[in-house]
Amino acid sequence: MRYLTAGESHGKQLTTIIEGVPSHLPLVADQINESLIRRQGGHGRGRRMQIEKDLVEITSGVRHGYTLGSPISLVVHNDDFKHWRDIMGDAPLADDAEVRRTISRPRPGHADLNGGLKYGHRDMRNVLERSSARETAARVGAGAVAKVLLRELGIEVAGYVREIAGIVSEVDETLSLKERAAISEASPVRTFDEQAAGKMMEAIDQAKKEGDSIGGVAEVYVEGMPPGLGSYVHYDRKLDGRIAGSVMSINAFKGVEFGLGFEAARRNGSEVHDEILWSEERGYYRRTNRLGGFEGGMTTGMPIVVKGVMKPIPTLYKPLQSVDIETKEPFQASIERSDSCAVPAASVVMEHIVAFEIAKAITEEFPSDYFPRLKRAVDDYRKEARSF
Ligand code: EPS
Repeated sequence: MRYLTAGESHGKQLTTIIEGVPSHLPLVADQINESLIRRQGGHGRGRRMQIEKDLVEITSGVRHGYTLGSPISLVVHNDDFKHWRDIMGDAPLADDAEVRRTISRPRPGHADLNGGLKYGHRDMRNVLERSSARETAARVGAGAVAKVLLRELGIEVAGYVREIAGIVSEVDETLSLKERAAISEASPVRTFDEQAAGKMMEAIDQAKKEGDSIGGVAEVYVEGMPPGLGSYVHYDRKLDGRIAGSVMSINAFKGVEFGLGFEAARRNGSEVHDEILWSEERGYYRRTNRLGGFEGGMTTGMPIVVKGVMKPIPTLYKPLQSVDIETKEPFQASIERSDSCAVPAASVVMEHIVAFEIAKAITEEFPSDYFPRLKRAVDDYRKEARSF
């Protein structure tokens, strides 16, 4: 499975094309819409999310509620385009027309300056429009399809918030995925600890008042994984490596941890590795899950636990110093509409990004263009793994 996205933040639409989804998988638009709506929420989102009501149109690859095996294309229309038609239209401008909303003062921390230089865009709006996190709506669309496939195989994925602006929300490690999903879904900052949630919201409101932004840590939890997905034989087949790469590709993400993550550097081996046990009912399992579901680049069958660090969004109402690329004079960076905190939304994005990588690994391990055949292969493999 692979996918491409296209679309500018204030352009006409976002487009996703997903290739390699097997046929006969039940799929309806509302399953994707549910994910898109979740991505729009969270305390700290800006005004754009009030303008948009992200809804998908499935334009190929699905007929009568089932996938056909052909490429699936998804379209999400940008409602805001009606205000940007003249600025973002594709037709050449009339000779006497002025280009509006140009950007010549790059925002520190954003793609503006490097992207402008690389692509020769002296109007850095051309960079902003594509580098905007609006694109994550298109990626969530692909992940939503992946989640449907995984659910049919008994694999569930949930994303939630662990930390915002240094305020940590503790999670009871014995909580099941269902419980994690239900509690975080009911929280305006998608987290568990209500006291921490209150403090997070205060910090977000304060940042907003000050024209600033704040970041945090999202976590994704995956239950129902068969063991042995990924591989130890070659670096680019290690599934934890692939997941880490895709998490790092989310806008504003700066780091990834599995299980104990960086804490493993501070402990002895006996306090890091997970002892192996076996029972008739569960087959092989680990006494603990400190490695977050991976050994040797392969799944252990224990839940995958992966964290991603999001920096504060670099689009600030209280802009930092920058340089005007026309005059080379120091100026404050351009002010654009923004979110004061998008970590809750980013936890939904990360959930879908991880889901896609896992679905991709499954369809590589059990290749079939016909979903019922793929499911049979996964079921057989699970049986084999239990009695190995
Ligand atoms: C976003 C849409 C964007 C921003 C935000 C995320 O829309 P607009 O620029 O029209 O407000 O709200 O992205 C950023 C702030 C950024 O710096 O990338 C969305 O759909 O999630």
